Amino acid sequence: MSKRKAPQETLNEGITDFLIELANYEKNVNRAIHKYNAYRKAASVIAKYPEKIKSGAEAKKLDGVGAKIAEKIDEYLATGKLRKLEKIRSDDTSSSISLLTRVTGIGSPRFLLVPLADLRKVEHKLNHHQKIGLKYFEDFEKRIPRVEMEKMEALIHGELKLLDSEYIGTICGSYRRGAASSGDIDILLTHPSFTSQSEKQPRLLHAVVDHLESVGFITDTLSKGDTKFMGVCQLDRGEEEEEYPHRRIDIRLIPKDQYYCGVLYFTGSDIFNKNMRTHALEKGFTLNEYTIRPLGVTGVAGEPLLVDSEKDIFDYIQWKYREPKDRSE
Ligand code: DCT
Ligand code: MG
Repeated sequence: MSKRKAPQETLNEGITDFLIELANYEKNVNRAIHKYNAYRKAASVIAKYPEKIKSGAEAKKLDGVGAKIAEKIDEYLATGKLRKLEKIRSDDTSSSISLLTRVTGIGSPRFLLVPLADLRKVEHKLNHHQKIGLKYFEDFEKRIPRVEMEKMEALIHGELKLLDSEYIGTICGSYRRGAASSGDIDILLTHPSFTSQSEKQPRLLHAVVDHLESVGFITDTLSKGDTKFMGVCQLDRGEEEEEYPHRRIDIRLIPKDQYYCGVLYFTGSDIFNKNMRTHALEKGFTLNEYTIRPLGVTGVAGEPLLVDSEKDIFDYIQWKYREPKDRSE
């Protein structure tokens, strides 16, 4: 194999930077995913190019760089900037939206960098996730007190039992670790009839979601796939004086044989998970949210090990079992 000169990262950094900024703008503000992909592709091919680009024409010879991007490269090389980007950066609407999308992920904005009122003005430009995030913005900011988590847990377990007594559901996250309050509800769901060897069974998830909707607990859907539901729920206030806030809820359907690796992972904390994975590696295992697998001498992972409880996972890596409440790190 011949040695090729490795492209220097900084060679065309000015160009790749502006292409990525344009890509993010197209994705977050205009939701133009094709344009996003086109800019990303051009940025990637230019990043690998081993010479300093001197003109748009030179760049245009690369696969993925078209006439319009070549023109922008010429403008950038001649003036050191791009009018299109300057305009985008000075436009309040687009910067609010890109800030919102950057900081919220999906509708649970923890760190809002622009005033809410500004975002409400551009609501029509937001996607469904963002609209829900905005609608319940104040609610999603509030932590969920443990007593409320307990009520939701009782309700969920009760409804699961009504649907099919074989369902197994666990509320993971900080609640399972015993936290006094939680940021959201993370439910892991499984059923003995669903394993990683069996067919997909989206009905197992959808039946639960539909049912929790029909009893008025789930109020909104952010996304609903075959194995993962993301949405919003609210407890009925019953005799209480005030309404409960709306809460973020995720429900994941997991094959039974992967359930305890999932429960372990989604119980966290994230720091504990990192430490446990490191320890697993030291003992020659690779651990993730689905499986634990032994690592061969060459570092290749073998077949998933049988797991029927969280304790099994601790045992494999010769670690003393830790109760969820002792898993903050
Ligand atoms: N997790 C992880 N690594 C991450 C994010 C999450 O291992 N980067 C795992 C551990 C916790 C679990 O997923 C649920 O995530 P969160 O709901 O974000 O955390 P939490 O501990 O439940 O905290 P909160 O009370 O804020 O919901
Ligand atoms: Mg959580």
